Parts: sequence; C-alpha cells; structure tokens
Amino acid sequence: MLLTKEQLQFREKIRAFADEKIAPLATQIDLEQRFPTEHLPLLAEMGLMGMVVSEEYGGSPVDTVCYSIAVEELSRVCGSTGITIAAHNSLGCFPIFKFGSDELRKKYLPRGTKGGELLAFGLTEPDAGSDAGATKSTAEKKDDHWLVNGTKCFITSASHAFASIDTARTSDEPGVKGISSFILEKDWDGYDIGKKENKMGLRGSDTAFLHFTDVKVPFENQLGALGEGFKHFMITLDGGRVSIGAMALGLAQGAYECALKYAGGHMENGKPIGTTQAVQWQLADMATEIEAARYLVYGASQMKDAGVKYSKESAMAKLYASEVGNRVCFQAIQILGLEGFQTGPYPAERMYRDVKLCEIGEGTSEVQRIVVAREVLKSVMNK
Ligand code: COS
Repeated sequence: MLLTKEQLQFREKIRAFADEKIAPLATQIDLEQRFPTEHLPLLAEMGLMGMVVSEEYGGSPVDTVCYSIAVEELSRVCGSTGITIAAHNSLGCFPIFKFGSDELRKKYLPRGTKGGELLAFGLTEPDAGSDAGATKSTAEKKDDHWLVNGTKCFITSASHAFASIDTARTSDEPGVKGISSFILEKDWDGYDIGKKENKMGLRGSDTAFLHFTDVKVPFENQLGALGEGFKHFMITLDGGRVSIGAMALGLAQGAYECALKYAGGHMENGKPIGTTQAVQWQLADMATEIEAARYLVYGASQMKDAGVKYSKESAMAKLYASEVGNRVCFQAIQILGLEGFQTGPYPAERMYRDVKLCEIGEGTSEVQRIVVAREVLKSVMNK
C-alpha cells in the first residue's frame, strides 16, 4: 500500500524501536505472565502513549494511519505490548481528550502521555458484554459527589492504570439512555482490583476485574454530558476497533515473517521447502490476505482523520483483519511444523494464542457483523 514519506519514516522508526527494545522481552513476559513495567518509560519517550492527544496535554499526535502503524509494528513483535498501547491510547486517552473538560484533560492526560502512566477503560461487566447497554454499575448523586458501585471485568491494564474511564447508570431509564461515564482513580476508597486473569494469550498484558464499592467521585469527574455514556463509548470503540484490526495485522505479519524465513531456509529433500508449490501457495494467500487487511485498517484510519462516519469501515477492518490474523497464524504454524508448535526462535505459537483476542475484544466478530449489517441494510430497510 502506498504511504506518504512521513508515514514510511514513522514505520521505520517504530519498527527499529520494537525490534530493539520490545522484541527481546516478548517471549519471556509471555512465559512468566509478567507485565513489563520497564517498557512504559520507553514507550512514553517514543511518544507512543499520547498518539491521539494534542501537544497541549503532553501528547505526540500522529495521523490515524501512523497510529495504526505503531500498533501494528509493536504487535508484530509482541501482542501484549500492542494491546497495552492500543487500549491506553484508544480507550484511555481518546475519550478524555474527546469528551473531557479542559480541567479533566489537564488533570489526567499529561500523566498518561508524557508521564508514562496507563489509563484503562471499564465498560464490560459480568452481565454486559456484547450487550453493552445492559450495564448494571450505578452512579448516584450524593451531596457533593457521585457514589459509584459495580463490577467491571476483563479490563486491560486494570492493575497498572492510575485511573479508569468507567460507565455507570445515572438514571432508571432502561437501555442505553441512562448510561454516563466517569473518571475514577485507582487510589480512591472503594476502588478494588481483582486478581490477574490467567489468559490463553497476551499473557504479558494486564487483565483484571475492577470492583467499585461506594466510590466517591467528584462531580467534575463526570466525562461528557449525563446520559451520553453509551454514545460516547460507541464513538470510542469505533477508533478502538481500528486499533485491534492493526494489532491483528501486526500479529499476522509477525507470524507470516516466521513462516517465510523458515520456508527460505529449511531443507527437505535437498531443497528449501519454499520451492514446493504447496508452501508457495500458502505464503501467497497469507501475503495477499495480510495486504487486503492492511487496506481496510488504513482505509478506516484515513476516514477517521477525514472526520466522516466510519463505524462500518472500522467494524469491517476489525472483523476482517482479526479473521485474517487467525488464519495466517494458524497457517504459519503449519508451515513451521514442530518448530512452530513450540516456544523457540519462531514465536508463531505465541502469536497464534495472542491473535485470538482480536476476534473477541472490543466487540466480537459477531458484533462487528451486526454493525456492518445494520449499516448496509439501512439503504433498503428505511424506505
Ligand atoms: N457512533 C455514534 N453513536 C452510536 C454509535 C456509533 N458508532 N453506535 C450506536 N450509536 C448510538 C445510536 O445512534 C443510538 O442513538 P439514538 O438512540 O439517539 O438513536 C444509540 O447509540 C444506541 O445504539 P443502538 O440502538 O445501535 O444500540 P444497541 O444496544 O442495539 O447496540 C451493539 C448494539 C451490539 C452494536 C452494541 O451494544 C455493541 O457494540 N456491543 C459490543 C460492545 C463491545 O464492543 N464491548 C467490548 C468492550 S471491550 S473495551
């Protein structure tokens, strides 16, 4: 795909950083299920923690194609770092920057951007996953504050984030109308973090429950207008889904490169296995699908920057790139044979485990199909 000179230079810079600073720990943090806190200052220094925030609030803004490239390049070597950066930027920084007051932006964004501290996003609940409008957490007005109660689950960076943006019901109105958003700080009374989840993949990322018991939240920490929480997180997820597409793309690229290298060097019957048509056809399909996914991810990114509605394109990008990611990682292991089935110089098995999340997080593939179907049917159903 044709990129501008600046975008190509940006890719080169992030790839060099990812290869040099992130890749060396990727296998170890996966095996040890350890969140690499030592990476945070490096990521902040590279500007990777403030990509969707203006300089005024400590950000290092880039266009959304570059943002996708950054998530792709980090994920190419380490899915855990890819998800941490995608969630922090798209779900943590973005809603504060987009919907927050100047005071909230000044209070929270510089710590998250230049300061290298993580922000989290608490939307999913035990009984509100795909049906995000079924949120049960509540925020009640008491004296000079909101009192927040509820439980959020599978929250990325829950244990390491200094604050989270959380949704809660502020009225008895059923469905999506009575939902609002708030910023809650980790150190406040009643804000408890659950145990770390033992996950199949992305084991170097931090995922846990958040429990809120009578957490006193100042009125000024309400994010955006009352009752607009659902719309705001749907807008937030439009961007987040592109970044999950970029993550899937990076994992696919990483696994493909493992298979490609192996096909060029591993000998069978006196010849590299890449000389066999069976392997050539697989590699050709993988390369083609990755490139098609890249077009969708970068295309949705360009639409975000153009300021046009891109919910359908973001859902398509996530849906397709995630499914390509899963297919490519699976095929890569098949080409690598036993070298791909074990932890070793070809980390395709880690990528295979990591990429599964892309079909689930920030809306399952089924949810993406709902979003796409609703949009494409609009033209014939509303007449
Ligand atoms: N941008 C702006 N507004 C949006 C929007 C978007 N992308 N999507 C929906 N809305 C608005 C709608 O316009 C509607 O507003 P009005 O009532 O004023 O018309 C309102 O939000 C409700 O939308 P809708 O009727 O589509 O809500 P549903 O409950 O039917 O939503 C799905 C269904 C499945 C699409 C939604 O619940 C969803 O995306 N679920 C998955 C959640 C998810 O991704 N969770 C993972 C979290 S990991 S961080």
